[in-house]
Amino acid sequence: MIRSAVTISLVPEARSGPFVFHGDLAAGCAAARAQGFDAVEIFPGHADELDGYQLRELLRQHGLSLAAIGTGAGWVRHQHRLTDPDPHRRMAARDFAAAIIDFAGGFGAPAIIGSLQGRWGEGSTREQALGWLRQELDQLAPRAHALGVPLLFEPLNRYESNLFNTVAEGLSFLDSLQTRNVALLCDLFHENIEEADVAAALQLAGKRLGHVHFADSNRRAMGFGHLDVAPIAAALRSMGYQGYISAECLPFPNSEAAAVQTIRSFQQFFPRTVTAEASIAPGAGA
Ligand code: LER
Ligand code: MN
Repeated sequence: MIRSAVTISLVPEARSGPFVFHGDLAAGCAAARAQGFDAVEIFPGHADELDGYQLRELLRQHGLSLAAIGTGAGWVRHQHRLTDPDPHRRMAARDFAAAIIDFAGGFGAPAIIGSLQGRWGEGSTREQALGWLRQELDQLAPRAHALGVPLLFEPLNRYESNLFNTVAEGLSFLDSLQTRNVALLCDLFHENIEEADVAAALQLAGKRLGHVHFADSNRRAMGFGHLDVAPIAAALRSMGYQGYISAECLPFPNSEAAAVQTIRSFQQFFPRTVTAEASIAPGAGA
């Protein structure tokens, strides 16, 4: 079953970033449940800033799952990147990601490597940067595997990274890793910029697609821009995608309206047939 998720950022420096809810985990979880999302995706400042007991209680109370945790604050807050030419700084980036992998893994959820990948050209060649990224992912992904979860890798658009920008390039990079435990995260905002055909790109990812970031062409909630969602949704359904569709979009005109619009689009494009399981009250038996 395709499941819905919504982002909650806990990072003040990312206040203008593409996250639906900002600043308050408890309020974000309550709002996520009120709008009917299945899960939340969290963007924390650091793994140490997350309270596992509090999160478990919030998820239980609201009948939510944890879809994923982002590592982008490593870049936003500390300028950590897995492609830093300085080995000590690469290690700091890896430690930052490792702590999030461990925390998320305890909830059966994957960590996301997006902005933490960095770029080449600031003291490195492209080959060097890709070599370092390969080394780091080959260390991080087995750690996730030990916890029974994949590691998610997200190609970014050309304004955010010059390592690679398309699904095809992302897949051939994943093929060059020793680990097979890295799945691709396709962010529809980045793909709308980079792909000739977003639906075809998703189909190319096929079984290696692990997570989707759901945003319209202008990075507002799906339906507030001009992305043609129907062929994208048809592609995801026809390839048997079973992961999350997670709203990583701007809180425009405000968080609640973005959440409402997202869930409306989600229900329109990924309608669910009512089953006995779905009709059980939220949280029952959890
Ligand atoms: C950044 O643009 C993004 O899409 C995030 O998911 C990566 O950390
Ligand atoms: Mn994204």
